[in-house]
Amino acid sequence: MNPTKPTLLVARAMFPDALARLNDYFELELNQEDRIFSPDELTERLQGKFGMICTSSAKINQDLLAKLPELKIISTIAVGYDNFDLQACTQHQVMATNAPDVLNETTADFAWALMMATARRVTEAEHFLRNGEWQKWGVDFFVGADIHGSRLGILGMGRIGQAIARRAAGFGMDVIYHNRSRLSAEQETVAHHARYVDKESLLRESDHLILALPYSPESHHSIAAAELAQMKPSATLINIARGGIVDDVALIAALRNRQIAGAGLDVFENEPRFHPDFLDLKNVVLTPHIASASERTRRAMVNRAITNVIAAVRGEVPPDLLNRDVLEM
Ligand code: 8YV
Repeated sequence: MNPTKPTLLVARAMFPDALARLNDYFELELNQEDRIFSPDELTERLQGKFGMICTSSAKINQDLLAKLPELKIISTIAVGYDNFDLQACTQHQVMATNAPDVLNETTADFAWALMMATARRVTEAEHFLRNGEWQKWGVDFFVGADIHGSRLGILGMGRIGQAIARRAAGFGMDVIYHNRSRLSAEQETVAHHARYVDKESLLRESDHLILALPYSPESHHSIAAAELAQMKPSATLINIARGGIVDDVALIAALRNRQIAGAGLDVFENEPRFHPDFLDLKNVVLTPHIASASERTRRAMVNRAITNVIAAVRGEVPPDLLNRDVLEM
């Protein structure tokens, strides 16, 4: 063991061959069994560490950071960083980094997969077949909603929202969106053929509504009972963003009462202990937070997190630094 190298905690199991790049710079502490550390265990394991590579399951807050005076960087492999208290990071002089861009296209692909599976009732039909219930074919057998020629609504028009919108041209869809800030006229018309509307119009007019906004206290329950009540009864709702953006209890009621036709959900409140009533509903497609899960993209996310910690240990500014004000401390 080279005592001069700083130590780095890799808090979850991830591609060992990719992690090899870290060996030139760090002594590594790995989590081969891929356990989720409790806050106490995480605090203990981070004692004396230069940094950590983690996922969205690590909650980084004031309490934790106050006990870790030597920590310099926390680097998540995710683009979403709602698990980081950035102010607390800056206050404790800890750099925080995420992994943007590399997952845009893969996540957009998956939003489409969920939208198509939900609108055309793919998993419901498969369960029917697997359960041995297929006795005869019928004219109204699993009829669903069309994707082509319909109106796609996107709430949250960041990089992933834009990648979702781009795909709509091939399906002749009319794209509307709502976002905190409007895209430039050129982005709207040339790149995405998307029309900016207020949130109420988005809810009322979308045939398929995809959520692609980051989670924050402001976006908590952006889609709750009042919003669901404004949607078309034939509409589908797709969430590839974060649990907590949707009020899951309200959504379950809306799906049960056929207030909307269906939902495709990759994210839930209190993951992985999602609301059990979802399992009783046929008009929902459920996946366990896998929108970015292509082999190539997951590797790219890990590599991006590695690049950030290597920059930090070399005394450079990590390319994906989130709290730039930490540099002034
Ligand atoms: C991650 C994600 O797989 O990047 C994000 O924000 O939600 C997913 O792509 C997951 O959060 C990794 O921790």
